Amino acid sequence: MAEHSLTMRNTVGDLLRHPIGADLIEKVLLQMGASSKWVDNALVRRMRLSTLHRLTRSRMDVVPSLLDMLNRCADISRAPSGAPVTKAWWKEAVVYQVYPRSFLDTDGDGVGDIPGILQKLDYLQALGVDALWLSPVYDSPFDDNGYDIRDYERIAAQFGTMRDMERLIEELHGRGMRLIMDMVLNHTSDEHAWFAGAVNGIEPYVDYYISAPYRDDTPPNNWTSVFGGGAWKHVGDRWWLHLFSPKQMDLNWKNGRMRSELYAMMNRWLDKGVDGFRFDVINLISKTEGLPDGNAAIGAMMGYTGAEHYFFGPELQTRLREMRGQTYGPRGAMSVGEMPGVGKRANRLLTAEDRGQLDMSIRFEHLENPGKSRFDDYAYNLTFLKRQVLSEADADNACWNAWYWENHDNPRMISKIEKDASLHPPLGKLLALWLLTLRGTPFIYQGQELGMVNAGFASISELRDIESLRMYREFCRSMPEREAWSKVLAGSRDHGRVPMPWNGGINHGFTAGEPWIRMGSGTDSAERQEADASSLLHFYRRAIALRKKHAALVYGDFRCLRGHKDTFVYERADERECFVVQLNLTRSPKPLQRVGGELLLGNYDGEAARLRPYEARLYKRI
Ligand code: TEU
Repeated sequence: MAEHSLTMRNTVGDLLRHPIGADLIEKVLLQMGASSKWVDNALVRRMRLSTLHRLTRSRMDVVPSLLDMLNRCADISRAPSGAPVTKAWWKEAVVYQVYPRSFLDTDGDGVGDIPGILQKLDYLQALGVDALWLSPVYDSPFDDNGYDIRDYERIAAQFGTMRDMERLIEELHGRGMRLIMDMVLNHTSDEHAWFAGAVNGIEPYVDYYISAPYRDDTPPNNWTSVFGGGAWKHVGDRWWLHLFSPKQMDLNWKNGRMRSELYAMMNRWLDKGVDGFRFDVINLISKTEGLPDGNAAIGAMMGYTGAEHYFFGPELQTRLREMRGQTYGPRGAMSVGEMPGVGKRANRLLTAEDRGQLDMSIRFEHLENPGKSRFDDYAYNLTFLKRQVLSEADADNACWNAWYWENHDNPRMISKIEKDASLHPPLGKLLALWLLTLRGTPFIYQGQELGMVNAGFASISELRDIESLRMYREFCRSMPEREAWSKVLAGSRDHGRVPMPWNGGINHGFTAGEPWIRMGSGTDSAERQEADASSLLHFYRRAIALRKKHAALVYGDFRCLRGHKDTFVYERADERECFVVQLNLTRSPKPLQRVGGELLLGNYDGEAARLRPYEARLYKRI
């Protein structure tokens, strides 16, 4: 857009007026652990970009790449909405993510399955969740646990049959619950029939993927894979792009025929009755024309090179609109897009109601403390999470957040925050109460309601995740093995992927066979917690029930009240009711606010003069 075109003659202030520019600056400052006040300074704002370039070039040569990136962004003007919040089932829902592989195995092959999910629907209904998001169950060679789809319209044999899937939809609907399918549309498995066609030069499939002719061993550009190593694979007479594993080939979203095939496939799933989609890395589908090299400094900061050419690509918004219009939009199904790298302002462009793209997004900024990455072994400080929640709180009414603390790509939150196991029970409850009293749809990851902690893996041979294994190899090239192991152990996605502990039996009731990955440690089973009214499981049920009962906890305004910096005190209120949440974000006692009202839920017995370690309270104002 011409009015946003930036040159070296523009100023830092102009950069900050560009939504994506402002997001990126915020991200860089966070990454450097620097205060955002830095850019509030009038002198800095007036500085020409050419001067900024001169000052930073030797250490971090990013300004020209940044300008190019921003000038490629289209459709970035957005008038503030201010419209009242519209109601929707997915705003009122509590979503529960099932990782089918690790949920419940009914046939003894050591891998969870759809009949296992069917067996636990009573459990899920009693918990009070409204919708299940199922990680991929499609036919797959399982290079990346199903995020490498071989056939979008077959169920993997290890998970069951299409009939099981149809039964799951029926049973859920019979209980007034809904099903959200995981759609991986940025890439397919290299074993997908389309890719077989493509490498054999069969039309129309060659153009279904992103490729370039093979001339010599120099790949078409310097992009690297998110999972480590190069992002190009040589097969036949061409190079093929894979932003993730070498078995996950990036689809070419510029090809209209390919897109129509994807949309038709999604419509067949909607015909089966699915109620929504979670779109895997959906913001990566559009890449810069010509696939230019990535900036080395940005690559070093991100851990992989090329991201500025695809995290908010030129055709992203057009494609999202088209997909919505041709698939789930007219049917009223919901959409939540997983969007790594997307910041607050870009998110508004992608999820505002009047822009006709996505309903909600799964973002990443709150997952790690400033300057830290998932592979750093550190204690996560919850005051940062408060900051993130506050920074989202002014999102306008036409954008609806999705909130989550855990998923299948992350270590367990309790372990990230606190090493002392005696503090885990109150901490698990604090995280529950916090998640379930925010404005935005809460996503609970399986096992979170049981307070599952990191798995305590003893060596690399116990890990299964392709990312962990590849990153370990990569780290070992530049550091001693011990150090590489401690990084992988800190960040491994396998912590979240060990099986559910159902009871005190063999393999905690997960499987009668050999589990595909070892069981977790420190396990407090669902059966035991069921029998204990003070357990985390019961606490989740109570918190969910309260959210359902009181519309103010869903749609009500959010207002932060003054309090100690290590506490978080906020109000949720509509015209009928007002609630106050009070959280101690640390392991040491903190001042209690006198808020008045009735205590509806708390994670300690009785009252005390101060907030105890990780104490959490929900009051209803009278
Ligand atoms: O994840 C995308 C993603 O960017 C990350 O969450 C990823 O797990 C990792 O942190 C990158 O360092 C999605 C899926 O959730 C993940 O399981 C898949 O492996 C990935 O896409 C590829 O499909």
